[in-house]
Formats: sequence, C-alpha cells, structure tokens
Amino acid sequence: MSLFSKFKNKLNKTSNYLSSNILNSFQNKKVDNQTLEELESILISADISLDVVEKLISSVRKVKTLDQDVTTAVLETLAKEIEIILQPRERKILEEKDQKQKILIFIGVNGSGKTTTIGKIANQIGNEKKILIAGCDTFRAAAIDQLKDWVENNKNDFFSGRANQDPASVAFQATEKFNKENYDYLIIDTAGRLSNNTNLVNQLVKLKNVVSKTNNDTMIETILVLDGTNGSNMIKQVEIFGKELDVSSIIITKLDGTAKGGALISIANKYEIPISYVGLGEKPEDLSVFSAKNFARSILNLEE
Ligand SMILES: Nc1nc2c(ncn2[C@@H]2O[C@H](COP(=O)(O)OP(=O)(O)OP(=O)(O)O)[C@@H](O)[C@H]2O)c(=O)[nH]1
Ligand SMILES: [Mg+2]
Repeated sequence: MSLFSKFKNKLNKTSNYLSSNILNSFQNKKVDNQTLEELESILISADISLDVVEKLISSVRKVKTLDQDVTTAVLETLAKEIEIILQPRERKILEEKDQKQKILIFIGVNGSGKTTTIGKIANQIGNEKKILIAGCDTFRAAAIDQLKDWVENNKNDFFSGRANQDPASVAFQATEKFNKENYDYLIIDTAGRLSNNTNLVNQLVKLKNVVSKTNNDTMIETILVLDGTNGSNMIKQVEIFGKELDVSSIIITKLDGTAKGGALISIANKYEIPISYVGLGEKPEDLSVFSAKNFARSILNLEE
C-alpha cells in the first residue's frame, strides 16, 4: 500500500465526515454567505480551531462561483490551504544524518500511545541499528510487560529498573549502558500517570535533566505523544508538557479511530513544534511519517 493510500484509508472517519457534509452543503449551490456559514460549522465540528477555520473560509470565499464543480473547487482550496499550514511542521526525526546516536524520550498522558509508538518506531528502525529500550514506568508491572512484548518481537535490548525505583535513576543507568555499549538508539518509555502525588511533569523534567547531564542535548529528542481521539483537548496537553519540557516533536496517535482529526491542523497552526509521525492503527506498520500533503488531501477524501 502506498503511503498516500495508507493515510487515505486510515483517516476515513475524519474524511467521511468532512467530505460528505461539504458535498451536502455545496452540491448544486454556489459559494455564498449561506454555504460559507454551513462550511464554517462543518469545519468547527471536525475540531478545527476557530482561527484556522477563519483562514480557510476566507480562501474558500475567493472560489469562483462560476466553477462548474463547486464542491471539488472548495475541497481543493481547503486542501491547499491546510497543506500550507501543515507543511512547516514536517520533520523526519530518524533521517537526520548528522547525528549518529539518538536518545528518544517519550512523554504524554496515560493511554496516549507512548509504549505502542515506541514498539512501532523500533520496528521501523529495524535490526541494522543497535537499539536499547528503557522502561522507566517503574510503578506498573503491566507497563513493563507491555513494553517487553514489543522488545521481544522486535529483538531489541531492554533495560528496566526495580519496581518503584525512581524513573530518573533508571533513565540514568540506561544512558550509561547506551554509552558504554555504543548503541545507536536509546528509547525511553515513561509513565503517563504516577502512583503518588508527585507531579508528572516535574518527574519528567528530572528524568530529562539526568539524561542531558551525560549526553549532548542535540542528540536528545523529547517526543510528546498525543491521543488523536481527544481532538482539541490535545492543545491543553501541548500547553502543559511544552511549558516545562522542551518538546522537540509531536506524534498524534489513533487518528484511525476518530472524526476529530482536524485538531492536528489546530496544533500545527498554534505551535511551531514539528509533527514527526502519526499513528494510524495498532499494528507495527501503522505508524507513518507525517506528510502535510498526504494528510491534507486524505482528510478531504481527495486523490493524491
Ligand atoms: N487504533 C489505534 N490504537 C492505538 C494507536 N496507538 C496506540 N493505540 C492503542 O492505545 C492504547 C494505549 O496505548 P499505550 O501505548 O499503552 O499508551 P501509553 O501512552 O503507553 O499509556 P500509559 O503507559 O498508560 O501511559 C493501546 O490499546 C494501543 O494499542 C493508534 O495509532 N491507533
Ligand atoms: Mg505505556
């Protein structure tokens, strides 16, 4: 399956919603105040933020009403505008050749898809590279087991600490092993919820500081994983995590399971943080490098 087909198939909840409603509104009609008003509410209910919707509406307003197929003209205009917003956020974190070794720290609230995404990424990196996976969620045995399953399937190496050990100290020991044994990648999984009252963000800041102490900051990626089914509520999470931790890229998961995929556009418009991957299902191959064009055209049910 081509990368585009993958986007198109998996984003069908969002694209069905958008394209069918837009078709209903514009079929045999022209671009006027009434149809634009309808379009505005369609876009808003797909969790696209108001500032983005305003941008989109103002370009659709310029669509020539004489166009034979108004619906296609509207969809094409929307896709072009959305692609312009998304384009600057594309970043392929694993293809930057200047850095031989990389440390990926995965953060995000519980259930957002950190562990699954780590498994998928390690699977895609493949066995030519030496990968060490560190389980720093020391509070839940199930968390370690879930990560271990991925590690075993991918044939990676695994490092974890004692139950309830300070996550930062596990991360520190993992970094020592990574450096001593000359791994290409260290991928750190963290907890999304803590068993006690310490603040999650503080805990992560501590973990990251410990890792930075012995490693060059340029080789550390702090990846915020967001659950796409949360729609516009993802913005709050970018706010909370981004304030204290220098998030270097975002991964939005579960876009296969939601009609709220439009929220990705709101995030791209509001924050200058790159979007490296999108999660499009639960299987190892269901993680795709983010592509502005594929995303923009897929959610409007257009062809490549
Ligand atoms: N459909 C779909 N499900 C996903 C995707 N990514 C993750 N999931 C599922 O979401 C659930 C939670 O994922 P986890 O990887 O365990 O999330 P986590 O962030 O590690 O959660 P905690 O360890 O509790 O903080 C699992 O059932 C995954 O299979 C995706 O892109 N699509
Ligand atoms: Mg997890």
